[in-house]
Parts: sequence; structure tokens; C-alpha cells
Amino acid sequence: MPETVEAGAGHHLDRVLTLEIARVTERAAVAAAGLRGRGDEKAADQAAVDAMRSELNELMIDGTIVIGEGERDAAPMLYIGEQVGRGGPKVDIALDPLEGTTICAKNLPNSLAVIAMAVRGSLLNAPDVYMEKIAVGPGYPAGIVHLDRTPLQNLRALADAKGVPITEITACILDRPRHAQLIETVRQTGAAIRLIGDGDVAGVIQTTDSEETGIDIYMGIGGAPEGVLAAAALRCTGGQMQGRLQLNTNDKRARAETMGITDPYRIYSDSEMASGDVIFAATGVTDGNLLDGVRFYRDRIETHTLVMRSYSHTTREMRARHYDRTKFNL
Ligand code: VTB
Repeated sequence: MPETVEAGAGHHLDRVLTLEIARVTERAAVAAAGLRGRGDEKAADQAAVDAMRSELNELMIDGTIVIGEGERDAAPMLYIGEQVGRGGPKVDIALDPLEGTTICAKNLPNSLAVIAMAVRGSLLNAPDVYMEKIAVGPGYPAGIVHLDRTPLQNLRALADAKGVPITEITACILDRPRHAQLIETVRQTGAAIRLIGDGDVAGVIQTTDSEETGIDIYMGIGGAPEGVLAAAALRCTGGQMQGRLQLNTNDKRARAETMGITDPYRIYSDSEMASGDVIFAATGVTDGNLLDGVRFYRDRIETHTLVMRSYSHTTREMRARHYDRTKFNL
């Protein structure tokens, strides 16, 4: 396949970056894992942020963070608009050094260090508001689910396409009071629900391998930044996702407008949230059904990472043994 190191509209990302970004999530995951189960979300997050930032700044890229830790005044590091890298192709970056801070603090499954990189201008600049999401894995007809349809319509369509009764479908939903009605409705259809405490990036990615994870569909309202990250992952695996920002106040609508969002009710497809050539990496912090968490041994540290690229639709799982603990400042 043709490769070019020039990242610009219509071009492809240098494929070496797919392997390079694994180092970035590995390092963030190791830093966060050192603080697993300590009940201190802030400390774990900060450790992941510091580690991700310093590794990101080693890359030969001219990177701009479009989805990060927050606005510049609220986030001193990895804020939206921050420039990272040592120079090179122009790329946009979406990241979450510790997706599922609470999960990590409680040492529960599926907290991840996550990053997505794309050709400049091809990631949705989403404000830090909620987003209503729906996602299914690859292999279904286009448009099989839609945010404007009822849960029953979506679940029935999915079950029919899969060739199973609705009772054999499992939906993943964030366990939140705002989802009480959704949970009730989904249960009435006969479908099963996997309720998760946090971590809806992992929730969406799990739909892409339903045989392994047991999750067929992701539904509900979570963070918009996590929505863009999940869409980037799905672009690489070939599933389908839609997202609708929850711009329910004038203030949120105004903030969105400054980011170029003029229609507050617009439904974005995965390729509208992450277009062009996208690469994605996630390293497990705590054990999960997608990735193993970081393991600390006397002589080494082991990490488990998923790296994916939309252009070639390649998914790689990387298990790394790090014998030099000094590079993690340990
Ligand atoms: C989700 C989840 C995140 O935020 O997006 C969630 O993936 C949504 O916000 O891990 P609420 O917690 O307010 O419901 C997180 O839990 C934390 O960023």
C-alpha cells in the first residue's frame, strides 16, 4: 500500500507511527498501574498524564491535541490546543491517559491508557459535554442501528441480523441514574445488560469482538471526548457508531459553536467524528476482557496493548516485556 510521511488532507499517516504510539500508551499505563487500587483517582490520573506527555514529546510529529485533559485554564498538561512532539508530520491527537480513573482507583476491570492520532483536521473537536452514543461491531449492514430509533427497534434489528433471539443480545450501558429509563426499556425487550461503572471507550471497543467480550451493542450517554476516541477505534475495526452531543444549555451550545459546531442536534457517524487515516492504541491498566492490565515482576514490567490503523484495518496486540524499569522512573 502506498505510504507517505506527509500527513495532510488526503494523505496517509506514516505507518511507523502505529508502533510508536504503543510506547505512549504503554508508558501512561505503567505509571497509572503503579497507583492501582489506592483510592486516589487524581494521583493515578496525574501520573498517567505526566508519563504520556513526556513520551508523546519524543515522537517525530507536529502534534496538536484536540481531545485532551480539558481547556487550557483547567488543565495544565495535555490541554486542548497543546502542541506536542519534536517536529514532523502535522497530526491531530485525541487522548485519555487514564480512561476510567475511578476503575483504576478501585482496581476494577477495563481501565485503559488511550490515544488516537489522525491527519490534521480530521478529528471532531468536541467540547467536554455528554454525548449520546450507540455502537455495534463489524459485519452488520450499514445503518443497522440509529439513535433516532427506539431501543426495541435497534435491538430487534441487531438480533435479526445476527440470527439470534433478542434474549441472546447483550448491551453495555454505563450504570448511571440518567440511564434508569433506558435500562428498564432494554430489559423489557429481553436483552441482557452489562452495567459498567466507568470506561465507555472500552465499552464501545468491546462491541467489535462480541464473541470474545460477550457485548453486542453499546448504548447510552457518556463523555463526548470518550465518544471521539471510541469512534477513532471503531474506524479501525470497521464497526458502526453514532454520537449526538448533549448541548442542553445556552452555555454548552455557545462553547460548541466556538469549536465549529453549528447544529446542536446533529448526529455524527464514526467517520464524521474521526475521518481520514486514523491510528489508535490502548494499553490495559487494570485487567479487563479486552486487555490484560500491567504486570509488575521483580525483573520486568509487562504490558498488553492494542494498536490499530484505519487505512489497512490492521489490529495488532502487543505484549511487551520491559526489562529496563528506569525508563518508567521506577
Ligand atoms: C464515561 C466514562 C468515563 O465519564 O464517559 C463517563 O467512559 C461519563 O460521565 O470513564 P459521568 O461519569 O459523569 O457519567 C467517565 O466515567 C470518566 O471520565
